[in-house]
Amino acid sequence: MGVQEDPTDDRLAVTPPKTWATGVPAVTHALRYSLSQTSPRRTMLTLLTINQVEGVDCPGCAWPEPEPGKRHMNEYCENGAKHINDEATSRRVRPEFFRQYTVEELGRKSDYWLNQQGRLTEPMVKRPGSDHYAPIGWEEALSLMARELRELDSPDEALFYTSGRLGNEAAFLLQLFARAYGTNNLPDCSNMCHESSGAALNETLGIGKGTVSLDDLHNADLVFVVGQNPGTNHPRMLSALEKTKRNGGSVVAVNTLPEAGLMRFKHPQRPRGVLGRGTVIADQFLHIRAGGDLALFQALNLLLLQAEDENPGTVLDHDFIREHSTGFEAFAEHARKTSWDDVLVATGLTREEIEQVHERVLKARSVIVCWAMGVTQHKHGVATIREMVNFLMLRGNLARSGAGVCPVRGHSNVQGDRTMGVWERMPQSFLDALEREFGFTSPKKHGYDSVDAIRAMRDGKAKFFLGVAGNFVRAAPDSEVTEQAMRRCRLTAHISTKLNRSHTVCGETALILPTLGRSDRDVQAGGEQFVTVEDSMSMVHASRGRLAPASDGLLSEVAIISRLARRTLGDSPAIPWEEFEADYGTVRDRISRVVPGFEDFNERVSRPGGFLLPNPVNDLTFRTSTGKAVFTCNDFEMLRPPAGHLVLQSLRSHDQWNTIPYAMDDRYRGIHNGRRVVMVNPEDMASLGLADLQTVDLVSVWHDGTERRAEGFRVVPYPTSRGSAAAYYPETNVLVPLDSVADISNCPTSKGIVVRLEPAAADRA
Ligand SMILES: Nc1nc2c(c(=O)[nH]1)N[C@H]1C(S)=C(S)[C@@H](COP(=O)(O)OP(=O)(O)OC[C@H]3O[C@@H](n4cnc5c(=O)[nH]c(N)nc54)[C@H](O)[C@@H]3O)O[C@H]1N2
Ligand SMILES: Nc1nc2c(c(=O)[nH]1)N[C@H]1C(S)=C(S)[C@@H](COP(=O)(O)OP(=O)(O)OC[C@H]3O[C@@H](n4cnc5c(=O)[nH]c(N)nc54)[C@H](O)[C@@H]3O)O[C@H]1N2
Ligand code: SF4
Ligand SMILES: [Mo]
Repeated sequence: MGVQEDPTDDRLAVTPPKTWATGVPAVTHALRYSLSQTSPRRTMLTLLTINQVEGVDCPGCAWPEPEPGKRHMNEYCENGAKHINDEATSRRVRPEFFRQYTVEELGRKSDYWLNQQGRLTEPMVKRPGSDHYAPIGWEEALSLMARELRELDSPDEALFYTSGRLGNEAAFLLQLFARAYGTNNLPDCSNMCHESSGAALNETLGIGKGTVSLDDLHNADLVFVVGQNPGTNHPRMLSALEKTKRNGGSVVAVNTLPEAGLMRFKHPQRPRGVLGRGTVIADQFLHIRAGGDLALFQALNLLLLQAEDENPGTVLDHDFIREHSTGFEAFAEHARKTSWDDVLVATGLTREEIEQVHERVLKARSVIVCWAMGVTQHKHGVATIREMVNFLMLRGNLARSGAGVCPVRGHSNVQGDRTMGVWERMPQSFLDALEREFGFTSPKKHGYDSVDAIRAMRDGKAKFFLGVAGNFVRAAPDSEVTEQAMRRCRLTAHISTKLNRSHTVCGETALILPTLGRSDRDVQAGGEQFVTVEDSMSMVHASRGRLAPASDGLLSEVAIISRLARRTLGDSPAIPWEEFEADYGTVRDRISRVVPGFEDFNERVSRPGGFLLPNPVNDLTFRTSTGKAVFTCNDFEMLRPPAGHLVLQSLRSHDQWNTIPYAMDDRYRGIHNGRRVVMVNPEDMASLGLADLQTVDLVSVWHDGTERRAEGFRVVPYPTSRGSAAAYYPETNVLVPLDSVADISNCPTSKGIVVRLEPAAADRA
């Protein structure tokens, strides 16, 4: 792709991975990054209000806050501090900047460099034939987009991508606009993230969300953390797990890597945490092979059925199974066929290890399973989650204290955006409510998800792309195909806070629409506004920015969407866009009438800490076709790379937010000054004839015989499980074939890329 690498890459240094997370170094690192971005005053202002009752919701992950009154003065983690100060940066990208660089030149800059230029300040346009972005007024920019939208042959030629940074109000308006315009094409980052969780949970439990609260986690007897790296990606989850441990619970971690945060945690806000040895997090660590989790849970389920055979009536929760579930008999028959030979090959674990976990399960009165991308981004991710649900249901680990499912969400409001209707396949009941409230006929045909959106652009079926709050080009798989697809559009536009690579991959006409961030004060005609978000445990609460906006030229996301909608659809009393823009409370009034669980939204969200959305599963209500929870039969599957190949996972370093690296380091994993590295088990290195720090190309192979190449990665010996390797996202997205997706959910298989490591050309010579 010819992206320029960061100069630090050739100073790569590797030290042993850390065996514990957070503590004093973390705080120092956060402050260092924050102060490199902005003034001490702005840093303190953001840090004092982050995650506080009257403050701003951390724009990082979706981990929930404790109840008001139980919050620490510093209710944030190292990475939260970095995320918010990356946004609060004092650096600015002004029109001069775009005069200085052509779009092509910007396209060769790294993700890191682009982000470091600072906050966007004014709307910019790249017109057909030009190779520069130039300033454009808001009116003209939005009219230009509206004209393009009106001229499309069909509304389905337009795509509206969002990422979970967007607040509820803007998300609701975006989906309203898309549907009033005539399309369900609402691809989002969730399609590449927890889509497998939604698919599995909707099918088995009737709702695609987690069922547990923070208190459940604190009080669980046993918590599984599967395919998740909380030390980096959900750091405050470690405080919760520390509580679980102090309350006598235990933790089983399942991962292809011995992640620092899973091993030991030192609480940064407690003297004991700073000085002591910290808390051991995982009582048992399962160093599983890539994609082995389905087999693991199948084995655990077999052991539970056999234990029940040996001591009838003592192991399974027969009441739950009889009263509240369907499909048990078929499931049990299928599960009894599980082969230990298969399980041991797929997991790389010993039978003793799995039996030890089984013993823990038998002793635990309440069990929670948490998971993230190490599960969802695999070909059989949906089957794995269904099997985890089987596992919990066998012992009735649902709808009681300390038990349940816990998909740990990524973006701070990714769950809320879905609740607001940002989904290409919202249920009919939602569309009906929307139609009733606003008096238009919503399209019924499902829209494109993220992968199908790329196919549609590639095939000339979609011509207009609006991206809100994300970096689609870098987040999506098969980077070269995605870039070519975007370039075929008539118009690409992005509502963004900061510069990223998506702005450099342009349709015939391209627009950058700069917007307020979470931390910015938002004043509209109706006075100062706040927005609302929903966390991973379904708490809905307000978020208020306090900083002076990055520039006078910014509009809020709500304002941009409302104005675009008005220009495209015209004024209509049924959808008062102007009123929505002036006062977000009026949007919340509409939400309260359309979205179940949001009755009296404005009143309830004004309470400190907000309110909890009901999860019917916790009342033993299952909105499945039978009204019961569903046991499923999942065929055994494992990843089978050909000889000489490894399964590569593309993951996050400690110093990045999704597609944006903040630094070239990955502190806990001991990797410094370089991101083009591939972590390989030393025994695999020996059998593949690879030397420490040797430079290789990563070549992914796909069924249709095509190959994809990412050049110049240094081999780092690392305790990955045998047969699996790891490298960073988004540098490796070029390797994920567009068609390599999870069954049912269509989620790209970012954790299951079959690769061979080829000595780089210079080394071969
Ligand atoms: N600092 C920071 N925080 C973030 C983000 C960020 O980029 N930076 N991103 C946010 C977002 S959007 C998301 S979705 C979450 C992601 O949170 P995570 O899911 O924790 O993110 P990844 O880095 O993708 O890590 C996946 C984990 O799964 C493990 N894994 C990989 N394959 C397998 C497997 O086959 N089996 C098992 N058992 N484990 C496996 C990896 O070793 C790794 O520990 O984080 C959110 N929080
Ligand atoms: N290979 C591989 N690919 C993956 C993954 C993986 O693990 N491996 N993970 C997937 C996952 S889990 C996810 S969630 C996606 C993430 O994909 P995205 O959510 O699309 O990507 P981000 O990097 O979070 O987007 C960063 C950009 O968001 C904009 N932004 C930040 N804050 C705001 C705001 O408040 N408002 C607006 N309007 N814009 C803002 C900034 O301009 C910034 O450049 O990537 C997916 N892709
Ligand atoms: S755990 Fe997540 S939400 Fe909480 S402060 Fe850290 S990044 Fe922000
Ligand atoms: Mo995500």
